[in-house]
Amino acid sequence: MKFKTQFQALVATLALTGSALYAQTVEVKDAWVRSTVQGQKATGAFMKLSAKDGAKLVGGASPVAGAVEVHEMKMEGDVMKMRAVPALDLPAGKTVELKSGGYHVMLLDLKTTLKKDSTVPLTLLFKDGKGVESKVDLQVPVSTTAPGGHGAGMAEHGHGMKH
Ligand SMILES: [Cu+2]
Repeated sequence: MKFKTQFQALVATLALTGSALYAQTVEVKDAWVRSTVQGQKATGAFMKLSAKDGAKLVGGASPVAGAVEVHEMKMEGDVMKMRAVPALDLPAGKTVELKSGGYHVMLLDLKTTLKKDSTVPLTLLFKDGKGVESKVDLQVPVSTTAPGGHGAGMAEHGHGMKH
């Protein structure tokens, strides 16, 4: 499995430098998995996908999860609901963002707690326009919030303080 090791090392390097990964025809960017607390059985993985010639995300696999599904989150009335979808369409040349409150990759039946700052191996399965399957192997960082987002808002701290 020498090739695989080298490939994963390459993915890790690319992830660190924030560069894009080109594998087959689907590019995966800014992937992250939401950390879990002990006993939590499911979590979401988020990323940006773009397929030069169009493709579909049809599923995935991870050694830390019993099942990996493509999910959609939607408001039904005033209730946020999520459900598994058989495929997520990636139109040619468009970036599709999997994010909180929208599409995501769901990791179910978690076998371990996913700690912040660790990484999770995740394989994504795609189908191109002709139905040909391809896989992308990732090492996805675990985080509490989207990396690079306007997250913490630390600068706002103290505004409410009264002396
Ligand atoms: Cu879900």
